[in-house]
Parts: sequence; structure tokens; C-alpha cells
Amino acid sequence: MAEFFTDVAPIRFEGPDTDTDLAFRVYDPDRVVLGQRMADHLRMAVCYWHSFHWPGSDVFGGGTFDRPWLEAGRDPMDAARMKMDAAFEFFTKLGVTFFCFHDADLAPTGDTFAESKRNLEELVDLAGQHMERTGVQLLWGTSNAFSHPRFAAGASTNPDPEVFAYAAAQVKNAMDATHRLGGANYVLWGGREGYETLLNTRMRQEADQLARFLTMVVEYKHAIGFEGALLIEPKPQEPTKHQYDYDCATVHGFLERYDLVGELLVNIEVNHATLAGHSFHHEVAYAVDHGIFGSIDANRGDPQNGWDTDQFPNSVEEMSLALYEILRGGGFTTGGFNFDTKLRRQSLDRADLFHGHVGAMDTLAQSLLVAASLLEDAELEAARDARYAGWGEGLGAQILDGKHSLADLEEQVASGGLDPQPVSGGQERLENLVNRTLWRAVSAPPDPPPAA
Ligand code: XUL
Ligand code: CO
Repeated sequence: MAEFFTDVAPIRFEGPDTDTDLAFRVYDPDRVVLGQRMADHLRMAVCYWHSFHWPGSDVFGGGTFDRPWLEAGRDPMDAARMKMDAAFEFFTKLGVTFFCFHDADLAPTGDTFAESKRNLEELVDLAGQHMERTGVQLLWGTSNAFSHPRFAAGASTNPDPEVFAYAAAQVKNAMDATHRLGGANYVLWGGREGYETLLNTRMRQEADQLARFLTMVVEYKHAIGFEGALLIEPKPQEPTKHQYDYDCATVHGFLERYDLVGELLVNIEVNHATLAGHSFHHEVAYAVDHGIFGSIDANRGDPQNGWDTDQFPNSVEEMSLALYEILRGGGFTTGGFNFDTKLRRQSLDRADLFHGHVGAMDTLAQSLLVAASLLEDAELEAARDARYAGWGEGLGAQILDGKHSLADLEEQVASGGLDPQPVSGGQERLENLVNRTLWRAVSAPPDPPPAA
């Protein structure tokens, strides 16, 4: 098997004081945090599409990256096998637990549906062999039902029922592929499930179509005995002007409306959360609190740009707050952190792909230490508990139990029996508490293990 990343040795944990550029300073897979290995807490994955299938193009220019398998003139199946060799070499040298793929980045699209299906089956077999050889696992698979021109007006929400049928056929095969490779989840990102103009759109009709499609996906999951979770990935817009799976709350309402709660969870992407005008922390807290949390696409946007830049996550503060909510909720079950991340177009060296991922993995490891520390200190939780204490007993509990009416409460207030006084929300104290933990963990991670 030809090696592609010949200049890079397997990445090792060397501790915070190492001088080695490409080494983990914090991520030590076997280090135990809150009773669990770091690797098992974080369940990190590399994505196939941006890292191996994207040539570094943007809307103003073509590919810039050195990716021999993407060169014109190669036999598409030979190129796909070469890409897979490079991908598994990368996963192994990085020491990542999982990967994720779309059907279209794993296998070339054929001239007919049958040829595409054969290509996918052959590449899935090969991926299975690589997985067995390396121990790398599949976090999730998905289907690209947004790039081909037939999906320009949507996949399941297309005004043409034949496009709905085509998308259904494609998703069925991608679910089979994911199942065959033992995927922990199957993801549905509604790339063009939205509209460009309301002038030609029936929103209610399209919502009914989307719900019908998701119901068929749920039925098929049960029919084939796939035990992973089905995940919807919210995004407010891009490429469409408006996407129906706008954010976690919108998806939640949709699931409630179509009786799909419990069958589908969410895959929350950081840059999608910020595009929706939320913080990542908000989206994670919403999903955990409402029982729809599934998995994360870890990346970040650029505060100056209003689009999906998919940069590598590098903010310990942003990730710590999200991880705090995830740990509070009991941690991941089937989900994990998938790096849905793109190199910058000028990052031309083969080693740049390692720099992006190593930094992101250390960022998450450090964030895990901060989140664990916040949880162990229990001060944040104690402040929240104290703030809502009134609802656990007496009047609060009675109100929630439906024991009072408006008239009844008016009588209590009018008779002078109730005279509530404002109390401090204590926001600055809580922000300082988070910062103190961040600074403590940054300057001295607890129990640094010896260098390997
Ligand atoms: C697009 C995006 C996708 C999904 C999978 O913004 O995030 O890569 O994660 O289709
Ligand atoms: Co994503």
C-alpha cells in the first residue's frame, strides 16, 4: 500500500511541555477522567469529505490541494481505492477512534444508479477490510442528496415525487452501507431541504414530504435491525436561503408534530449553531435538556463571516461549556465529536491536515478537563439548583402539579400572602468561576501523566 503522509510519524501524547510540533499535549487516549478514558468520552472522528474528497476549491477558484487521487484522468475506482489508502493511513497515524463518510465521497458516482450502487458496495467492502486491519470504527454514514443537479430543488422536499423516490433509493443504500460497517449512527443533513423563494414554494406540503421521508427512514432502520441512532443535523441556511431543520428547537417541534420524537436525535454542528444566531452552548443545552441530544460536528465559524467556514475548533472556552452540558447529561451514548472541518485553501502541506486535527483534539481534551472540573466543583450546578429551589416544594411544586388557578393565585397575592423579592442572577460571579477553572486547567492540567 503506497504511503501518502510519508513526512509524518504517528502522533503521540508527549505532555504539555514537549517541543515536538506534531504531538498531543493534552489528549492522552487512556487517561481516565471522571472514571472513563479520554478516548471514550470524546469519541472523535475524522470526516472523509472535507479531508479527502474536497480539492480546496471555493466559489472563486479551483482546487489547491495536493491530492493525487483527485487528479483528472484517473480511473474513478482506482482513485477511490487510493483515496481510501491515504484516509486510513491518516486515521491510524493520528490515532483517532472513528471516521464518517457520505456515499459520494467514499465511492464514485456511476453512469447509472446500478453502477453507483455497485461502486459503493465494492468500496464499503474495502473500507470494512481497512477497519478490521486498523481498528478504526465508523461513527456515522450519510448520503449526499444535495450535490447532483437532480436535487437542486431538494431531495425529499422536491416538488417532483420522482426525485423523492431517487433520494429514498440513495438513502436506503447508504443506510445499508452504514449498517454493514457497524456504524454507531446514521445522519440526515437536509442540504437542500428548504426553499430559495416563497413565490414557488408550498411550505406545508414540503414539511409533510420531509416527515414522510423520515418516517420511511425510521421504518427501514427497524426493518434491517440497525441499532445505531438516526440523527438530524440542523442548519438554518446555506446552500438554500432557508432550511427547514433550522436549529434544535425547530427540529424538536417538527419531531413532536409528526410523532417522531424518540426515533430521531440531533447532530449539532458548531458553525450551524452560530449561523442560526445561537451559541453552540445554547444548542447543546437545548438538546440535552429536551432529550434529543445525539452527536456533534465539531468545527467553528469566523465571527466576521456570515457563512459556514468549517474551521478547526480552537476555543477551549466554547467547547468546555458544551462539554459541561454533555457530561451533565451523562455523556455521549452513540454520538461523538466528528471534525466536520476544512483546511484553509492555502494550507498546502500534507502535514497541515495533521496540524488541524491535532490542535482540535487537544482543544477537546483540554475542554474535557475543564468541563470535568466544573462538574466536580459542583458550584455551577449548586447555583442553578438554588435559583430554582422554589419549584421543588411548596407553592412552586403545587403550581406545576396544576393545584392552582389564575383566580386562586390572584386571591393569595391580593390578600398579601405573597410578596416576592428580586434576587441576583449572579452572572458575573458564575462567569468568573468558569474563567478560574479555565485558567487553572490551562496552566496546570490535573495529574499530568508521564511523557510517553
Ligand atoms: C454541511 C454539513 C454536512 C453534514 C453531512 O454544512 O455539515 O457536511 O455534516 O452531510
Ligand atoms: Co456537518
